[in-house]
Amino acid sequence: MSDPAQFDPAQPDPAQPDPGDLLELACRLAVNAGDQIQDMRAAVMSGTPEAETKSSSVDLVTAADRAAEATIVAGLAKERPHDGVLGEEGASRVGTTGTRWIIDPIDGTTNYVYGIASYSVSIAVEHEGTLLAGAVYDPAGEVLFAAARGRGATRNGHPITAGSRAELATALVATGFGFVADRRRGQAEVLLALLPQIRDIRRFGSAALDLCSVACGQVDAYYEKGLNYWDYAAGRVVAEEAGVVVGNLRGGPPDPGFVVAAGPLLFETLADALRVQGADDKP
Ligand code: LIP
Repeated sequence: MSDPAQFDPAQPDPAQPDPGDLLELACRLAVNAGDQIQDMRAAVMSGTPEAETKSSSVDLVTAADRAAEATIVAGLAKERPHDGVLGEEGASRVGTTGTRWIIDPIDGTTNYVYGIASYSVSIAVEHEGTLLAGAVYDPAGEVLFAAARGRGATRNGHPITAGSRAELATALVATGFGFVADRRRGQAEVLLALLPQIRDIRRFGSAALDLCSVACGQVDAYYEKGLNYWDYAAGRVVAEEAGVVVGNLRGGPPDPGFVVAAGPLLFETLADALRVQGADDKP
């Protein structure tokens, strides 16, 4: 499942920065970028920001995505100039400290373009490949999810914990869909088989917020195939620190192939139901 065991809060690596200090910076940068994208959204008088496309005609990117990533990168250059950076919109810097920041400046860009209040700024930070902290900020709802390894997870400063549901039949499950038709067809086939087995499905449109929703019990589980690392990195830390099991369908940590997140009593039941459908073998 997840690999938080790599990080031992009782015996941190002396060369490793303090997860709490990293989290403080991640939160500050996420809220600042969130305010920036909200201002840019409000300035779009026509109600729909201009958007370009990336991997397909429905994979959108806006000037706000790019501006927010640039703002976050500038903040990191000022405060942590020797760290590495990986951003969805192209930011890429090899650092010298072993610490790397993973940025999704707007997770849920489609919702942002359409004015649907379900998008977030997601900033995670890892040291030597182990995630240490994550901040996910929902600027429309002014909700900040935050977590540092070994120190729990919070929603607007209040501790959060995963739900304790065990039965799939009463589980509210979130998911998401890719941008390419063949993948969406396979994802729909899995959903067709799963939906009669669960309470209901929710599709919020931001993987980072989906993972945080599991962390605070707003849904019982989440799964998605084909995410990018920047989509789930910060939400994974929040979820795991809230007691959520986060993994793939092959007994390992989450990866772009597949992300599953659920409370400890539900995880394997959901994973089995997805494996039966060959959910991570489809296009
Ligand atoms: C989005 C993810 C979401 C997925 C969308 C898209 P983006 O990220 O957060 O879970 O279903 O297809 O990938 O592209 O808005 O940063």
